[in-house]
Amino acid sequence: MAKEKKAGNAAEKRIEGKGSSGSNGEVHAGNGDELHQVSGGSHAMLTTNQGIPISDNQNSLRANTRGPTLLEDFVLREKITHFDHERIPERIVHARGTAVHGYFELTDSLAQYTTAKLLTEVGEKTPVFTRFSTVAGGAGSVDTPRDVRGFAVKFYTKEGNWDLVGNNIPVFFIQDAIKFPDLVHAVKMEPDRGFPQSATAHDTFWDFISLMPESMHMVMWIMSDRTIPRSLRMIEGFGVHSFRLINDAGESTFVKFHWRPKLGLQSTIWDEAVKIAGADPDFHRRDLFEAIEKGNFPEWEFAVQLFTQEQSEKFPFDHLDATKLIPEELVPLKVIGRMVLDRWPDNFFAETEQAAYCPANIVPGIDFSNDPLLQGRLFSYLDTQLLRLGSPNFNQIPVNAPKCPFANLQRDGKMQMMQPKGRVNYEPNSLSQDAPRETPAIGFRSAGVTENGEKGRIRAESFADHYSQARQFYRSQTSHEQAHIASALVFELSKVAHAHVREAMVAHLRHIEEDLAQRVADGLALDTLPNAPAAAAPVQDMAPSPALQIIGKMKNTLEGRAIGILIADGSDGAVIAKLQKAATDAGAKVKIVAPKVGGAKLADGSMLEADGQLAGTPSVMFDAIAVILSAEGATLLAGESAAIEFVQNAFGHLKAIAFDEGGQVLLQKTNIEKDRGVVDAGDPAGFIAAARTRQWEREPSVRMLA
Ligand code: HDE
Repeated sequence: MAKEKKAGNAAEKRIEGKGSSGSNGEVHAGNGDELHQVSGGSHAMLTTNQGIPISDNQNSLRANTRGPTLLEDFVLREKITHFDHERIPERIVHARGTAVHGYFELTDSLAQYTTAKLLTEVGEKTPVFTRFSTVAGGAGSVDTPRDVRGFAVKFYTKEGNWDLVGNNIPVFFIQDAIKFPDLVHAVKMEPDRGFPQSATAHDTFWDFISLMPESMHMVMWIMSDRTIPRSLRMIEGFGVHSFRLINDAGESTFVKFHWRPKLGLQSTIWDEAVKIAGADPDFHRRDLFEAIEKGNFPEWEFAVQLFTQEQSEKFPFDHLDATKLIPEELVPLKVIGRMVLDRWPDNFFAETEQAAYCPANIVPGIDFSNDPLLQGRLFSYLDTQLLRLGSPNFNQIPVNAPKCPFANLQRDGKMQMMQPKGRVNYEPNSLSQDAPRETPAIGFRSAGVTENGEKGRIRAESFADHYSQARQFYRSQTSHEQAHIASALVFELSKVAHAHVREAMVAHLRHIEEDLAQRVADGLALDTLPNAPAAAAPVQDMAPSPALQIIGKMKNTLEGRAIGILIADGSDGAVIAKLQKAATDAGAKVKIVAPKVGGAKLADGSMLEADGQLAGTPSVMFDAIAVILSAEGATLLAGESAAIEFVQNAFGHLKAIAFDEGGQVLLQKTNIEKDRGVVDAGDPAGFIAAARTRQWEREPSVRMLA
């Protein structure tokens, strides 16, 4: 009977075109032999969640060949029910992210300042799980919107988990946690229309910001190219708030935490970021994945700024205010270790999606400061995890569980995975010799800080200066970066329909830098500059801090960068090989782009396989390009807009371009004006030198910046 049914399935199979190997690796008789299932091997037996072997994973149980499906089909019902429950709520912010395992290695001990073992045991490698994210977009949004990047590190230390949940920007929008829901509501999709996704360029965001002078410093950062990074491997990370370190004498020192990428900083051009979003929505995720697959493990230095209460009292700002940073010139960075990310998770959902970061996860020897934003975060994250992961036992999920022993008397709850033994689930008790007890000598202790004053909903006077560091940031930038900030403001405010909001923003800019306000006003076609609002505190002129630039921190290297070589039938293999070698020797990843993915037939008759097909591999994927074509190849591609854009965009995005004689024909077709960054392919060294940087001086010739 069963055999007959299978035979029937085989006949219908041809129409439905589905099948799979059986549990023993053999293909089911009825599944058709056009399928390429792996046979042989030692496949595990496919079973239900109750362990019942499944005989057929292609067909549900029917009353007859073409009859209704039977409710008794527990295999179908279990599978579909589980599927229906596959999603958990996405993170309300930082929903889109990607994470990698790795380790933190201490190179310099902070024993003078802290008892935390991970900061005192030099050479010790502490496992970490690091998640990078965007803030505003949903989990399915793209990787390259203009947005802050989350930089969250879970250290699985010997003394418990420490989560340093930071961003790639050292300051934040608001001074008090109570404003966070308003900020996030304003930036997310507008509630009536459900758009825009993952963008600050809309009315509600700028309306809110224009009424929040404390956001102006952060606004300078988000309008800078920091929010359009080239790669997650090329971003800095910051703990943002001040924390405390506590030593064995119980003395506490303030600390700010910094991550500095080994590859240096690099960002994209705004137009490039927009185009990448279409060409590869997973651009950053893929870049990280490919680097790790190839063994090019991303690495960051870990640095601290240490300062005392007395020092902090002399700062011209309040370090407890998260809209302020401590310039490196005021308190230098001390590098104490490095983080290497070297292992991609096995399963995105189990690890990355279920990872539960929480700034309140802290180890003995580290403590919180009174930053009111941090204080609010200490509550929020645990609450969020309970909603997302659905049970107070989320700490038992492997990615969240400490790697050191842990024990307490918390019990039960949904999804309890542990099976504690014995009668004792309370403390103190006299019935058990081995129930966990507190350890006053090494257990977590808070800094012994005296607090006094009057209770109230009060903002400290020392939080009143909203413009000085915004001015310092703007003045610290190179002229290219200043132009990008002004242009980003023009772009964003041009998407704001309410003229009074645009004007209110320009009015704030007058406190930051009159010239910036004028540039933005011009870009918005505002006839007169609106009056600046009253400032709550006088604006100070702080010394410029070059450490705040990106261009100043870009490394003159091709390490971690990619070069695309456009070829077609008839291209010169020798020229390609020379460029390939020079680029690879310089540390770049080289990809061949051709009209067909199978490759192109070179002048010598050999085939060169392509890494990408032209239409799907635009030049925004690369840091520099080469165009190596035969005369016929060039003529052919001169009629292909993807080829024209390949060159035009590379030029517009300030990239180096190498060309040979055929390539030159295509270049002519694009009407680009050759400059120092457009190099003869016969000079690979010249090309590599140009490819190491962007051609900043070209920019005024390709776009009207504000
Ligand atoms: Fe978060 N933030 N945040 N945040 N945040 C979350 O926790 C929150 C803030 C940051 O990769 C949520 O698990 C409040 C500053 C990162 O999983 C939530 C306030 C900084 C991540 C939450 C802030 C951050 C989050 C949402 C104001 C930089 C992603 C999902 C008081 C220092 C972590 C979740 C990951 C995630 C609350 C402000 C960084 C809702 C209330 C400042 C990197 O709990």
